[in-house]
Amino acid sequence: MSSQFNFETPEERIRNLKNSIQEKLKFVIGKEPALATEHDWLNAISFSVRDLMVERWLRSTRAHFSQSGRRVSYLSMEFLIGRTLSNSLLNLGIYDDLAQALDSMGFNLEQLINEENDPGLGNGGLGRLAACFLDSLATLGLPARGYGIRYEYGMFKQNIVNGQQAESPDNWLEYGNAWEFPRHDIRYRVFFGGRVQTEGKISHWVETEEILACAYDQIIPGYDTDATNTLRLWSARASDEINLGKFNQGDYFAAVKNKNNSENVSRVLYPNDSTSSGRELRLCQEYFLVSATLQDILRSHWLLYETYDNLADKVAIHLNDTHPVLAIPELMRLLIDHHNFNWEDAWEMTIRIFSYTNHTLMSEALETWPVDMMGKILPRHLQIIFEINDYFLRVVQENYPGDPELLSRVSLIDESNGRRVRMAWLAVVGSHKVNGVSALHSELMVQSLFADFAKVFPHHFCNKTNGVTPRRWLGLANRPLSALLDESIDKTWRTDLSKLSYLNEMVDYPAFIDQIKRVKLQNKKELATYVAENLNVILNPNALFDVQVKRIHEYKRQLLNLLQVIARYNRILQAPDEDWVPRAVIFAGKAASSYVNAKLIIQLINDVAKVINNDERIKNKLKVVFIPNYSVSLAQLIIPAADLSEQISLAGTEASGTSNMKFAMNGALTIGTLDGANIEIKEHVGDDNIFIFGNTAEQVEALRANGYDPRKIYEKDVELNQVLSQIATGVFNPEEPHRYGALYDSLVNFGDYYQLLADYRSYVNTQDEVDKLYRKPDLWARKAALNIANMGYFSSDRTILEYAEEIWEIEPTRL
Ligand code: NBG
Repeated sequence: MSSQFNFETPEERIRNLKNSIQEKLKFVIGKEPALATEHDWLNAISFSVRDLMVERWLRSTRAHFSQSGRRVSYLSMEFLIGRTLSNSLLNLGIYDDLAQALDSMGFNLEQLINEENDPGLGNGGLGRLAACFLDSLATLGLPARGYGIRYEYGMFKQNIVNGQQAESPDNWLEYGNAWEFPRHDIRYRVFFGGRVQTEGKISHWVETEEILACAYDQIIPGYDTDATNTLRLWSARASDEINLGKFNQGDYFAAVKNKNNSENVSRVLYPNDSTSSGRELRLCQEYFLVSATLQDILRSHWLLYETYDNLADKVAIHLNDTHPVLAIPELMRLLIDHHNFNWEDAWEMTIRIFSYTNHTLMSEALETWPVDMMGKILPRHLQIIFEINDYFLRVVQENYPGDPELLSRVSLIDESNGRRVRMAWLAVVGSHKVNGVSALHSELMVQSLFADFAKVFPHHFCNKTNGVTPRRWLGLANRPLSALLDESIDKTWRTDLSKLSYLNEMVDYPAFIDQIKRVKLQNKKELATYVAENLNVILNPNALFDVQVKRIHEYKRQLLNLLQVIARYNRILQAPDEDWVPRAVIFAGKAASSYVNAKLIIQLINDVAKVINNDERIKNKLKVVFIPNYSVSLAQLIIPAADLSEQISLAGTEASGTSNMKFAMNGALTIGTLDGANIEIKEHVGDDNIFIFGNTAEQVEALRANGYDPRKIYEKDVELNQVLSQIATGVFNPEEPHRYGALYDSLVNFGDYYQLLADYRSYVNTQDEVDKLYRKPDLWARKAALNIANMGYFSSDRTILEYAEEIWEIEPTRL
């Protein structure tokens, strides 16, 4: 419990909360209780809870700025923070008090919590990681600020219509946002277009267009501490509100058109996960974030020190993937063109300030921008990028003379493919540290993508294995398990997750194992209720809940899972009276709207589900559900209910994964490949408590190099052959039998790029092992408990401490 409330008795606290909510309804919302909607009440409650955070927020912010330590700014195009009310209650320690206060007013807290729109300002793992990091930074009292974009529309809403994904806009701000503070005084001009005019050595960027960036701040409270941080999101405004000339001519619509165009910059999040969209508006968004943020950082630095000479001592800027990498030439531009630094000094400072995380090795995700496009939108930056390139290539040339191939490989400009700026290269050259997100990924990163750079800058590269915040992913998502942990350990696991290891001593007590089983069953019942109410499918809570939730992507291999489901269905049909382990196979996840195969996979899952769920011959031994509109909130419901966590990407493709951590922490066993963080999870939970199958990253490469022929496997494996033929001939969709021809071809005829068939047999055999173990509920629960006990390492607090010490060189603020 934080200091602010220590003086109140619980009764006083509850009474004060009630009074505050009633006041907010009246004076902030302006409504009578009798006329207030649920959203009005939710807003009134949110304002009351927010009030309890403001003082410590102001105090923390003051402390961060008054102590002359280094601070980090975390730049990310995505922050998938999830709902705020429940998280604030947890961090303030007033969850139960508010529940009681509301109860006495005739409301149910859980129900109101679920009314909050879940801000979908991110695609998947990358955005959610940023949110976990903010939580850890605040909880650890580290001086940090998140910077992002306040998209008016977040990730699209996914509906399933006739089995297919249908997208609709996510108007998450429709009822207002009680958590944000609009900063009418913090706005910056962001320039685009124009041309560069040179006078001697001085460059001027002229004839530009401009947009205003307006700040909206959200409090990020730490857990059980007065420390809080800020997430600052930028919203675009037109700088000339309306075109007066046109307005005076009576053409009102033309007059506001310009305004609407410029505000498009923060209108909508690009819904691509692990792929680059390469569109002009996206480039504008990236620059918009970067320009506003750097102006903000420089302004607050100047207010404190009235010099920029010490900038690199005081400022660390972290680039979450390449999306904000324009910050590097932007800082150079500001230092050189506006603050009179010479090129070399500016460059040295820039490198000391920046660090960069790479989140994927897949080539389709690597951002490159056509030189022409960048020259049109950001001519001065393009010029600076060329200068950086010249400087860097000179250094390489001096150190590795006579290797023109090397020079063209490391050049920031790709000359082979039109002319394009390689943003990942720019990030590496302009940062003092570059990290990957799991041990395997970091190793592959220096062996493949950045191999040349690892030679040139051997000390730049490091690993920071991802983590997740135990506050949201255990404390909020799994209240039954949290209560059991409080009882079995004490409450401190929330800030020191290594305490979970105490459970290693308890797994031999049958009473403890019974509790683990009880908690899981309770969570499964809750999910089953949701599925029954929303999808009209009845799941047996005693069935094995087998879950794969994540973005739909071929490399994540949801289709491999589905092949196995169909094979299982065929087996049950052949011997319906055998003693099958009942399974509920649960999928969720969005497909990028332009990703045809991913959308087909969703449709196939739904087609298969319809047939299986309605086939009485299999006597409910198998159910398949696709839960629409996956989100942080749904993850909080689904993950604690899982028995089995599917982490089955092709080895070498999933940089880390983070849901794998959330599942294991919540007592699911993993079935997975030796990919991303799965490998480290295996090391922590022990080989006997995880199901590993399939080829290693090395074997995958070898297979690719030596000529992989999926057709051979297809012809040899009878069971697999049957499954693929069923898909090809439309057994699950007789109304349009060729619907999945493209999926079938991609596997059998077009090379099976993600090697599903190569891993198929090993996967199915491992699934048989899963069934065998599930028949021994005590043994299963013991292994689940061992998973929970040994996941302490995967707290984002551990990750963030490593970043703080080894990359950012920042220390906690004293409050
Ligand atoms: C994703 C990876 C995940 C990883 C998250 C967070 C991108 C570009 N990368 O494996 O695919 O867990 O980043 O690091 O979204």
